[in-house]
Amino acid sequence: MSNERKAVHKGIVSASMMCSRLVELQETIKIFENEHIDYLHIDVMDGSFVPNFGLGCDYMRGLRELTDIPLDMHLMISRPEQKLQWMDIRKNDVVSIHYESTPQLQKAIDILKNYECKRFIAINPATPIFVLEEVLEHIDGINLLMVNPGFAGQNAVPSTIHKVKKLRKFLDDSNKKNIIIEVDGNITNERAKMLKEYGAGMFVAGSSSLFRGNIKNYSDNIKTFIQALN
Ligand code: S6P
Ligand code: MG
Repeated sequence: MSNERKAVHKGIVSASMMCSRLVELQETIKIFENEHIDYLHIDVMDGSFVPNFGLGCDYMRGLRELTDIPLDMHLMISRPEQKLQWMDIRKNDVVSIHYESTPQLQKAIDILKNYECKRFIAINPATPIFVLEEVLEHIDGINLLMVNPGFAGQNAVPSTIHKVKKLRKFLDDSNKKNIIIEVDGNITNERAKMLKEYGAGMFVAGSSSLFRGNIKNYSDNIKTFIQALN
C-alpha cells in the first residue's frame, strides 16, 4: 500500500474516528498528522445492517477539507453496492464492504473496482473465513471484526483471536501473502502486538488504545501503540 507514512511504522494504524470528540476534531487531526497516523477509520452505520447510526458522507466530506490522511471506510450498511457513488472514494482510501451486507458480493466488489481504492471485505465474528475463498482474487485486504459491529468500547469475542491465525494460514496457503488482515474492535496495545505476531497487518485504534484519557494523551497513546507493533 503506497503512502509515505508506511515507512514509519511496522503496522498500519487506522484511527477510529467514532471515538473522537467532534468539538476537538481539528486539533485531533493535527495530532494524527504529526504522529503519522496512516488512515482515519470511518465507521459508516445505517441503523439497519447494524443497530446504530454513524458517520456519513457529509462527515467524510468535512474531513477531506481538514486533512490529506486517507480514509479507511468501514461500510456497515445494507446493499453497499447501491451507495458507493455517494462517498467520494479516492485512490489512496481503503473501503471495506461486509460479506453479510449484500446477496451480490461479487457485483459490489466489481463496482468498487471503478474507484482504484484498496478493496477490503469485512466479516463479523460469527462468519467463517471460508466464505472468502471465491473473492480472494479480487481483494487487497480483509477486515476481521473482533466485536459484533455497531459500537465502540466492547470486549473482543474470544474466538476472533485464533481466527486471525487461521485466516493468515488460509491466505498464505492460498498463495495470497499480499492480502492484508485488518483487525477492528477492542484492539489494546497488548492485543495489537499479539495479533501482529499472528499475521495481522492493519490495526484499528479506538477507545482501547489511542483514545484513552483525553486529547492531551493522544500523542503518547499513539507512540505507545506504534511501539507495541515494532
Ligand atoms: C465497531 C467499529 C469499530 C469501532 C472500534 C472502536 O462497530 O467497527 O471500528 O470504532 O471498535 O474501538 P474500541 O477500542 O472502542 O473497540
Ligand atoms: Mg470499524
